[in-house]
Amino acid sequence: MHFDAIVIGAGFAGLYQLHGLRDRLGLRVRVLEAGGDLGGTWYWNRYPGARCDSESHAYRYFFSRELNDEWQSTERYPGPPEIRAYLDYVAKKFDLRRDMKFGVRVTAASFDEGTNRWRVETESGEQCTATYLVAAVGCLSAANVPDIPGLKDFRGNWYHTGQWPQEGVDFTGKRVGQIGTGSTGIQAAPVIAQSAAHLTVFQRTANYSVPARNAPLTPEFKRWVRDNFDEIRGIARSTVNGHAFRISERNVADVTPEEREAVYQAAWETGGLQFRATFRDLVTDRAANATAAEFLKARIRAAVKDPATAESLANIDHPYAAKRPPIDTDYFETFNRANVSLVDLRADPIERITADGIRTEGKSGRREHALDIIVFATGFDAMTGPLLKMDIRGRAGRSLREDWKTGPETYLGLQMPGFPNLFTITGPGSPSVLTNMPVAIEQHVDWITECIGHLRRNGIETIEPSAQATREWTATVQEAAQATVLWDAKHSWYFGANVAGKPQVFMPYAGGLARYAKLCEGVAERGYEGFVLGRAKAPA
Ligand code: NA7
Repeated sequence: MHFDAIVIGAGFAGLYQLHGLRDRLGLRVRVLEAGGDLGGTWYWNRYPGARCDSESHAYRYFFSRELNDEWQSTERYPGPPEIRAYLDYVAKKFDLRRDMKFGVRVTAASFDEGTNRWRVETESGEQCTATYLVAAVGCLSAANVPDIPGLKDFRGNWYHTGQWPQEGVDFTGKRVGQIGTGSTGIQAAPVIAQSAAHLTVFQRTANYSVPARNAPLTPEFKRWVRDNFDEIRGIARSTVNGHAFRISERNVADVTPEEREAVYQAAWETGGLQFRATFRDLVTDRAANATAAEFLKARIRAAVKDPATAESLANIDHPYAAKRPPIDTDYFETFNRANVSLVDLRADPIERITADGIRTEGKSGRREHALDIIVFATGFDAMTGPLLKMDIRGRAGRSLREDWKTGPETYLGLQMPGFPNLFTITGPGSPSVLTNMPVAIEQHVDWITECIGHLRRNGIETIEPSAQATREWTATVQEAAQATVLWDAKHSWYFGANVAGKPQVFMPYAGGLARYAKLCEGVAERGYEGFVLGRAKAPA
């Protein structure tokens, strides 16, 4: 079957892209989704404590005022069921489901230069073709289960948080080991600890966290969200990170140490990612950052009663927000429970997984941690993983896996040379994971929709970036990261460091969403500068 466009993925990106291409441009579109329903990230991430760390009044689409007026979130941070319900509402409102197919995993896509069409293959052997192929596959959808020796010997059950069983997991009376203390592990541990007989948290890198301070939304706040659509949208679209809060104009050095502490304390009380917005230079100036880092480490020491555990938790080796900064509900306090213990893997690394649990060997000697369940909160093969899981072939059989062997190279995170009419939504090289995702997604989808509209209005058959524009943008992405403290955390997944064998290249664009959006706009206004536009061949 042939479509004008195939969109891979039915999360925030896929839904809105379908709406854009079908309802604005009138194209025949098919969305293919591996999951059993829509939701993307939120279809798979159902682990205990899962919650979005963007606030619900900004973690939504802004393309429709009516949609904003109709939808009311219930809590400050939406959980997966509420986000899925929201996306379901969107799908119904815009009649999207009729063009979506679930349970279909795309395994390969190749570009046919004779017809200028993409041939898409699925796991079940189905094939279809499309003029435009849009990868709306998400940035954090390829689960990373580390290759720890012995996992196959483990007699208990194990789960990755990003592939959580739909029916849930009962921890009652179980001895649980959780590997990983990123955003996910920090959300999961307090909830697992409530029902498990014992929870052992295996920490490789200690992490900062700010209280989320989740709460039900008041009727007044819900009204405010409905009545201030323009302002909320305006802020989200004009900041570096797509959140609906402004970043302070002040640098740390502009205030006295007492004022600074008061600012941090107030942000701590407010809770959430707004802490990062307390001073303009927190992510660009190491000395400024160190003041926030010290404040947060002191909060850990104050929260955790056992001094050795507190020290391991506060022994953080990177600047604040250089790795993705988690927000939590009672994470550090959880270590005061009698049924929770911490293993510091820097001191006592995992030697292997055994039939009965996890064996560590280090400063504390050899220790067997008996477990019934292992939870891998070990993150994702981020950004490139979901794309490279598919065998994508461009002109002359050119392989994306080969092209990205030394790291992803894109133009604006939107396209790759040699892969005409293939678009990536929030791909590597775009602000993506450094932002509140729906805002970045909308910007990309709008740009792609406009671009395809332009191609069709002007009889242009193909678009792909030039090699030079791609090289230059790839260098720009590295330079943007170098200007921030994010460059210091070489062991972060922003660099791909969490996946064995992955090239160590900074993947998202750290120059800010607002600046990036302007760049994309300018490129389009100048006739798609940096792209090669292929006109239809005249008939022979
Ligand atoms: P993250 O942020 O990648 O966190 C994964 C955690 O798992 C992190 O603490 C890792 O330690 C740890 N990890 C990974 N592999 C291992 C091995 N082999 N041994 C021990 N520990 C390991 O993933 P999340 O799911 O928490 O969050 C992903 C994003 O989702 C998040 O940033 C938000 O955007 C939402 P490390 O730090 O690598 O030493």
